Amino acid sequence: MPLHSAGLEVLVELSSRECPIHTHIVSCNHEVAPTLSTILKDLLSFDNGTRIDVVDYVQLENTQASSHLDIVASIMEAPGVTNWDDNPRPRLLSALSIPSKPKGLGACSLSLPADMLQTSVYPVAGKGENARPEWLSCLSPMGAITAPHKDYHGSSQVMYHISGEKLWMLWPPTPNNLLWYGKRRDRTSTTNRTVEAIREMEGMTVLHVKDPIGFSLPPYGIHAVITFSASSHAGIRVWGYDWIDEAFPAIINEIEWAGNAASNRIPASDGIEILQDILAELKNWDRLLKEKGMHGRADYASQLLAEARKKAHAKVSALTKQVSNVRIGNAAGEKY
Ligand SMILES: O=C(O)CCC(=O)C(=O)O
Ligand SMILES: [Fe+2]
Repeated sequence: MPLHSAGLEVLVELSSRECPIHTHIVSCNHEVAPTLSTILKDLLSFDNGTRIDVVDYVQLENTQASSHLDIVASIMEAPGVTNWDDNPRPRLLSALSIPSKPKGLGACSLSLPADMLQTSVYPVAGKGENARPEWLSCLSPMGAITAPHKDYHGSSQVMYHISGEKLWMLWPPTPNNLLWYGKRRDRTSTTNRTVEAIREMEGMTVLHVKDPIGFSLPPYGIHAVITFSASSHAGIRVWGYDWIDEAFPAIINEIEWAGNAASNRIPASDGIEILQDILAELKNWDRLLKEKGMHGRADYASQLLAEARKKAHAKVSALTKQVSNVRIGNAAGEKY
């Protein structure tokens, strides 16, 4: 199995070095302990028309085509597959962002620690009395290997491991690590990127999870994951004052990266799209200032937010001009 050898390479690489344990452990409370069946309930309560991000680790592509039952079947079948080159190719499907439903994970009342709640905001599902943290969960089959990546544009995340056995590898968003990531991002690679990340990035920590545990990832925290047995976990985005020193330099870094599309070998239109996503996510910091504005760092956060917004808008205008110049150039070319 190709994934087997890729996983083995990662484990051999890890075994050759010191791997400090990830220390950002977060105590999440719940009224009812979430289980694998809680997450299956969430997955199966959606009709097939609902878009849930699904990745096939054999074909290494995002696939929206599979039904929710295909995911369950793949999770059940994965341990028994002997030939991953068979025709048709077996699939190894993970569901990456399953929204919690009131009768599924919502009923567990999984919450963030009180001190974090005082200084941060997070997405909320439902209204009034039914309002609850909007956790998204993830179901992965045995053998899934998620390459190093970052999620979103500047929120930190709290993860809560629910079931199964996994190894998380985590890298802090240092300038060197962001540079490494920016160079490799969005490019398909035939090399083992997790091994490269272990060798080339700085400050890696690891977390081997088997029992339920909560932990946090900083904004732009880069992470890779190996799943040893069918697993489930939930995650939630968090915007808080404790994270602004890490979040804003990395947001500016990504704005520069997307804004300098040509030198980073991405199409200008993709650069604009990424900048628009960043601008949309910046609104969550407005929410923080509005809902928790009495904090001692509110003015500072507001200043960082204004600077990031200004820079993103300037880059969008510059890239938009580039795109329209190319269009005018092409039109002229067609004419003559
Ligand atoms: O569990 C995995 O394979 C990937 C999980 C992940 O990257 C996430 O939840 O953000
Ligand atoms: Fe992720």
